[in-house]
Amino acid sequence: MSNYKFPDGFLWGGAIAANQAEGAYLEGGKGLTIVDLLPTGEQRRAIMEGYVQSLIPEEGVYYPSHEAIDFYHRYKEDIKLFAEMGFKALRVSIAWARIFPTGEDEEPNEDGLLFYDRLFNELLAHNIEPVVTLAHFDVPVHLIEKYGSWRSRKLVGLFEMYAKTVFTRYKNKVKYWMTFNEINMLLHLPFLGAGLVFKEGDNKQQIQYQAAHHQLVASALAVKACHEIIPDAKIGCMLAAGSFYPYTCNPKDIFKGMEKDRESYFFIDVQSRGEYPPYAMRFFKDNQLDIAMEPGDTELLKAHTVDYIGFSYYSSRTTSTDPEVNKNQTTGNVFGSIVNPYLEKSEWGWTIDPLGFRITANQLYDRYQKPLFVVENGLGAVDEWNEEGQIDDSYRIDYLGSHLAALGEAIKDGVEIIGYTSWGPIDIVSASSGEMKKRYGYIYVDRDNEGNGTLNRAKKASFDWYKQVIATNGESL
Ligand code: BGP
Repeated sequence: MSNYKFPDGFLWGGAIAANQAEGAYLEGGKGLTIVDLLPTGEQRRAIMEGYVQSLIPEEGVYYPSHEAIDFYHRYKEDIKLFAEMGFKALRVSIAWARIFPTGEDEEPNEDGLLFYDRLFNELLAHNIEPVVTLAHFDVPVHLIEKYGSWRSRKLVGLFEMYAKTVFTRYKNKVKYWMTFNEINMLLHLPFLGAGLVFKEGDNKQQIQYQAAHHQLVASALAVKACHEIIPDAKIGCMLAAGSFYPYTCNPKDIFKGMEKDRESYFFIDVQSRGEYPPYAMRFFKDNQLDIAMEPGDTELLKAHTVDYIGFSYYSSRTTSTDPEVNKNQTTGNVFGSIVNPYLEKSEWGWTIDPLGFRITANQLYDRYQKPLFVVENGLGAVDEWNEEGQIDDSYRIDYLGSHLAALGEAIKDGVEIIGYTSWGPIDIVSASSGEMKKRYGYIYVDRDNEGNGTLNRAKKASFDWYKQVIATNGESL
């Protein structure tokens, strides 16, 4: 028995995203979104970075999001299993293009709205709190074609319309909301994060920070609307977190670590403190970026800040100013990190660092002094059936157990944390690789990288482990 005291009412659960779980990509009137254009394999990375050849899925190419794990049809069965584990919360996202198939339809799509009615009803019937992300990597493709996605100010109003529609519809069902998933992803995988497509001669940075401004304004408008329409709701931001460590105590390395952290903090500084930080203004000036803002934007950002800081944490990152050291990059980190000699890596090259979780949580709390919500954490691994017909995923239990212990320590440090939803409680499509074999779940899904398999669900060893963690409110850790 541990001596970790997680707060009463702590929101234990899991997190998935519409585009990685639902499938049924054109069913119920849904329009195409970003991920519906992402195949597996080599091409995927270039597309996610904004080098997109076609906005129409190609014949004969396998796109994992099209069927995903068919959560759209199987959510009842899955929620029953989550309830059996004792989940208090499930983080899901609404697919924007289920509600507004083109993003600018006159009326919302009733079929899409009904799907989420049914989903939220099912969760509530099992006493599971829905935690809902408005945008998780799924801009409607039509808005990319017509406006160039978040390059255009036009998307601010369209996103506001979408947000208001879902707040109004689900105001009695959903009390926890989030605006943009991993908003800082826009800088690293601009197509995945914000639907940005680059042409030759584009000033990428200018486009990215202009799109960021549009998302930040849209986020503030969503916060405003949420507070007006659902006064007892909480709405947060969502950061892909994980602190940068300087490789040495050379002040140059320390400074670089600070700058790398600020690349991400920039977004949350605006969403939580309500204004552009001075270091960003200097950065814009030094790089000759000219960010168009409209009258009233500054006041809007200041007035409508988030209630909590949602974040994902998978690993820490390491940085150096030494070109030799910099050659030793990790393979799997989209944020760019060099290998940290003190830490192990996952099969996908992601650094494993539980103490880094405690460090990151403390830094975020020091900086923002708002409740934190861990909305993603987990280990992507290959799972194999053993001779007894079980999946003994002790490596996953080790990862999650050590990270939850670190979280327990952060709570002892005085950090206020309202919940923990581990990523992919059921195996889903991997965002970065599109693979199915990169699994995070307590529940196995019979499906391979090529789309074969029965889609049947089965419990792994971690299922009972997590059930016990929740039942004891963390004391079993
Ligand atoms: C985050 C995303 C998720 C998720 C997770 C794990 O960046 O918000 O959508 O997929 O990372 O990443 P992956 O699926 O690439 O292993």
